[in-house]
Amino acid sequence: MSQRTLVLLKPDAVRRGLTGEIISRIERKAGWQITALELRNLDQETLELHYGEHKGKPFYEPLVAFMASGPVVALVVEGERVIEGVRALAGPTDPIAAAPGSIRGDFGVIVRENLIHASDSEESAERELKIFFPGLT
Ligand code: IDP
Ligand code: MG
Repeated sequence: MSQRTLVLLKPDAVRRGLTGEIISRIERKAGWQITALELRNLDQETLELHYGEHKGKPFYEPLVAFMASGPVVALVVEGERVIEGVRALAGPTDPIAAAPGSIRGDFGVIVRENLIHASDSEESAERELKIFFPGLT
């Protein structure tokens, strides 16, 4: 089943020069296509929409500040089971718990700065793609 997902390479990934490494892991998956890609700074409104489900949690304010601390790379990736697939490449939220071989497991240490966001379901993907790439059909 072909799907579309939103991926954000977070400001830590950009600052550390890891965007090429992470994008190449996505590109190596057979048949997946990057159909949009942009380096951009995220404003408060975008971040509040994107992370609305976490509003009120203790990590919310520092998360939003971190996500606004430098540019991110926003991508649209399309392909077979890409929503589940990019989440698998990323690994679980806590990079110390994430297996070596996953993006978070290979490069992350602290939970907030875990390098990558990827939509977690078809509903999230649809919602998030509208926020970041409203011109997409
Ligand atoms: P996910 O990115 O793996 O889907 P979510 O639970 O949706 O994880 O959390 C969104 C983001 O918020 C995480 O990727 C991470 O950057 C940050 N975050 C989540 N839980 C914590 C926490 O307990 N402490 C600090 N940051 C957190
Ligand atoms: Mg999430």
